[in-house]
Amino acid sequence: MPANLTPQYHKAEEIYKQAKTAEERISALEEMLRLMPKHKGTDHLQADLKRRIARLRDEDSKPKGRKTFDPFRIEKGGAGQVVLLGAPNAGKSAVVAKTTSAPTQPTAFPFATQGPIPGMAAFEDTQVQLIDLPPITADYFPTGMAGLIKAADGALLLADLGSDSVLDDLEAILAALKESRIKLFDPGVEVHGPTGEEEEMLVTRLPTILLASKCDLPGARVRFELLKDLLQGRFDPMRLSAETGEGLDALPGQVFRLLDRIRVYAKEPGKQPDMRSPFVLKQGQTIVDLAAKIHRDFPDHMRQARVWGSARFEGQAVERTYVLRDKDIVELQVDL
Ligand SMILES: Nc1nc2c(ncn2[C@@H]2O[C@H](COP(=O)(O)OP(=O)(O)OP(=O)(O)O)[C@@H](O)[C@H]2O)c(=O)[nH]1
Ligand SMILES: [Mg+2]
Repeated sequence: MPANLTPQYHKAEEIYKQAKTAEERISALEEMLRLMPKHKGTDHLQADLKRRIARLRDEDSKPKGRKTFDPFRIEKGGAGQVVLLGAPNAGKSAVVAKTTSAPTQPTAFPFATQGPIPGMAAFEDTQVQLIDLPPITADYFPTGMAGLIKAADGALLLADLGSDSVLDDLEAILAALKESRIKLFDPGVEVHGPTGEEEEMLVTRLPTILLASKCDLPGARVRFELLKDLLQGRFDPMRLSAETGEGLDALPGQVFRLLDRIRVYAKEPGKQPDMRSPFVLKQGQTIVDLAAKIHRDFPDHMRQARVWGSARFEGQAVERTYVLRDKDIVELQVDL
């Protein structure tokens, strides 16, 4: 049976197609529904219109800006971004509070930290970014957190030496991360690269230091030995106490080494190098990478580069593919 739609109906449909907002669309659809001849042949069309109106109303009532604001997106800073992972009360906030000036603090009750809180920890003349995070358990893994963890450059995994369930808690965290295709590994222990399965599943691998926290507490020594034994071949735990300060001073340096970065100081010909603000590069990067970091036009206009530090002799002229080392000083001669 033909629908026999009227010219008025087609006019309303035209308005609907040009509507810009959800509100305009809804009112145009309502008009179309009103103008539609009501008979058996239009049953389908009527139902379809009602569905579209309902769906638009539903979308329109949701809070605005949901899609664009992601509380778990933190701009990277310093030599690299490292996330703090651990069970509730493991001492994540205590570590971040003691090593950075981030507005976070240890709290006696669990699940205290509700969102990511970044801070910068100083290491010699550079900084590493630590991000305090909510805890992870078998039942608790806030949505959005996996994205932040995947985007990070490394992780500090805390194991609470004051807790009897420390091993179960760790396994629960590793399992929850695995669900999100995240694999933590200790680069000092695990020498092989990603497995075939990990590559196939597009698993994100994060270099990680396992921090055995609260090593000042009673029973901590026994639990530490247990942990060390049971994690052998996977992680080599490092003792830490935010209370006594044990292990805290060394932490930023360990994080820097975990990130596999180097610091390079640039100098202009005839001038002293700027030793206050190193450029941070990845291990294995070259003169060209440094040039690009200083200015995007530099790589194409470089005439000569000289290196102090890792070169065979001081001030040696090197190729643009020369691989730099930590603390090298580089002079770039550029014709712009
Ligand atoms: N004895 C001792 N207590 C600590 C240490 N670090 C943290 N604590 C205490 O443990 C409790 C939890 O510390 P937080 O740093 O808030 O733990 P968290 O991992 O951030 O906890 P959530 O935010 O709930 O995930 C607090 O009462 C801290 O004072 C430590 O090294 N030694
Ligand atoms: Mg916390």
